Amino acid sequence: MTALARSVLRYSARHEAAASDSFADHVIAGLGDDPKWLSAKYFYDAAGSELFEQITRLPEYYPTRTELKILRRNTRAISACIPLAAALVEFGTGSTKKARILIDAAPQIAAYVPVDISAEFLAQEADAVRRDIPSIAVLPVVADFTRDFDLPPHSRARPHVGFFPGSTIGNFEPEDAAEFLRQAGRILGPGSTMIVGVDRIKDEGVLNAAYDDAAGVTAQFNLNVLARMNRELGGDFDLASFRHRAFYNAANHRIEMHLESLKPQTVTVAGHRFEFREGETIHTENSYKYTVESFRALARDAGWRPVGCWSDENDYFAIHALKL
Ligand code: AVI
Repeated sequence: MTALARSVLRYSARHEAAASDSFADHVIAGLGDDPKWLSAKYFYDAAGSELFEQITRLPEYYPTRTELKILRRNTRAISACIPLAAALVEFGTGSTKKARILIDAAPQIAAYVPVDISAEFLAQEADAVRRDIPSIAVLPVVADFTRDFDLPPHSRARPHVGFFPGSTIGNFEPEDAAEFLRQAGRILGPGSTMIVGVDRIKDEGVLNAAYDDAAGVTAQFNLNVLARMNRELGGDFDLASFRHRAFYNAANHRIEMHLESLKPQTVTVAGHRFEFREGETIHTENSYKYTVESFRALARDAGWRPVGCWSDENDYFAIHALKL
């Protein structure tokens, strides 16, 4: 399972307000709207999480491998932003792979605080880190990282370093991304540091290929939300009557993913009937891209001071360091 599978990502404040936390209510609100929408958080059931893992290994999907490369190549400089005896607080811990690179590179990290909504997953990951790195205190927190939560008492006296890799911040609407950073600042406290992975604006061909791969894995990932509604909400979506669409919307600096109806049709799900016109879409995800400067401006607006930025030779991805 990925971090997103267990975290509650808001699609936008408007959509959050329109739908409650139940999948059925969400589907009724989203498919009843014009244009139709669904929150990206519903991609991540067991099948969707497995498909996302496959996406991260696709030749076209550069973000995961590029971020790992940037982390590995810049361990010394990134480590220099981390104060002595710090607690590393990871927001929405999926794989601990990236945090382990930081912990290995920065022996001054004294505690690791992974934050995740799934207690069982978190306990397993925390045990594995304790076993592999016995020198640090591992203090897991079961919480939805998009909402307010308390840090564990044992980490409170330490300087805090927030860690939010993967460009998950790109799946927030920009105003929600700023609100997330503001809230992270309140949780981590004055003088804290934040290390954030952010996908950069680049050639549209590269972006479009990353979200519409030749093997069709991203298409399966997108269409899986229809299969999920069939499984969990008694839906009768015919997956062959919809197609995956992903494109870069340059005006809004984001990849949009949609599911397009290939014909006029009526679908029943969650006890409601929804009409689709031919060509009508369900908007399923936004993945915002930032320039180094546009992300810095967003961070500043949220009260953070940019203090470092590392990228790759293609300028595809950036790791930002921010101070409060
Ligand atoms: C999880 N998140 C950062 C991914 C992204 O790139 O926006 C989700 C994704 N959607 C399609 N491919 C990957």
